[in-house]
Amino acid sequence: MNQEQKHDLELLAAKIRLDVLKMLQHRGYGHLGGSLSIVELMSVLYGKQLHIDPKNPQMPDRDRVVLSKGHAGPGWYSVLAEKGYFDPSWLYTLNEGGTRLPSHPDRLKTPGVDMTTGSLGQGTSSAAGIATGLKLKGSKAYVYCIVGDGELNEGQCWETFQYLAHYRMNHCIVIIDDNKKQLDGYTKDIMNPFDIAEKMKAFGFHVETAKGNSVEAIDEAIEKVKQVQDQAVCIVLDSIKGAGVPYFENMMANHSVKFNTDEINAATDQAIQALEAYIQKEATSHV
Ligand SMILES: Cc1ncc(C[n+]2csc(CCOP(=O)(O)OP(=O)(O)O)c2C)c(N)n1
Ligand SMILES: [Mg+2]
Repeated sequence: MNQEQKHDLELLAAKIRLDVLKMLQHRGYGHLGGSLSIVELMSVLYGKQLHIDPKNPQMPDRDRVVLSKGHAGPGWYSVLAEKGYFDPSWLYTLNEGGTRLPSHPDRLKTPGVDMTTGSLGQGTSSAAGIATGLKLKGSKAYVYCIVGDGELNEGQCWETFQYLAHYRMNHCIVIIDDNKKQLDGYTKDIMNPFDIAEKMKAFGFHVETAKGNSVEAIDEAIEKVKQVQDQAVCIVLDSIKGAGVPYFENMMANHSVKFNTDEINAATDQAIQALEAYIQKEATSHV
């Protein structure tokens, strides 16, 4: 990746992060931690890797994204808005009655959303099914399946992984967001996943790892797994729940945040101002 691409992806990540903060603060609550940990991933996917056309969301040979950790919908909607799938004003209707942006993604409501998710584990099977259908049609499209580390509690994930490995489905790219926390605490305390990369290797996957906050590392990992022939592939993101906003990184209960204290709102306002200043400065700078 050259310096200009890196600059542009970091700028897009800042815009996604800003949108997440503003939409959730506007709503007054929401899944903050797990939305923020996938911001750089979303930037690399939608800013560089995906074969898509936001003006034609149903383009037959498009790459697909399945956000199996569907509660991170706000992180997805932000990048879809930035890419022009719908008007950014929709972001402020999140979870309202009649909204096209329900808190968990619904493929019948939101342009750019190819699979309905929210019941953890199920998105992995859906992604494998979509990948199988595409393969049968001779399509070269990729399916990116984004899974949470806590979501791995669901046995259904491991059934899917066995299937993908057995059929050597290298065009279904499994990305595990290893942000070390789930709903109510550290993943290692609730249901220890041990070494996720080693587990996936034992299941027959080729595994790459990448720092979740590095657009370069994520892009490199995707480029590497795209070179793998005849073997299922997985990227483990070494990420931080609440990433990019120190206050939320340090907040223990950062899964679903209520914006109901002066302290939380002041920290959010401060992060919003810092991101807006960064975006204003970087949008006009050339590398
Ligand atoms: C089948 C199912 N059980 C429980 C939930 C409630 N739930 C929503 S998010 C979550 C924790 C998920 O943790 P993780 O996958 O680590 O997500 P992240 O850290 O990325 O937010 C739980 C238990 C659910 N959505 N689906
Ligand atoms: Mg997690």
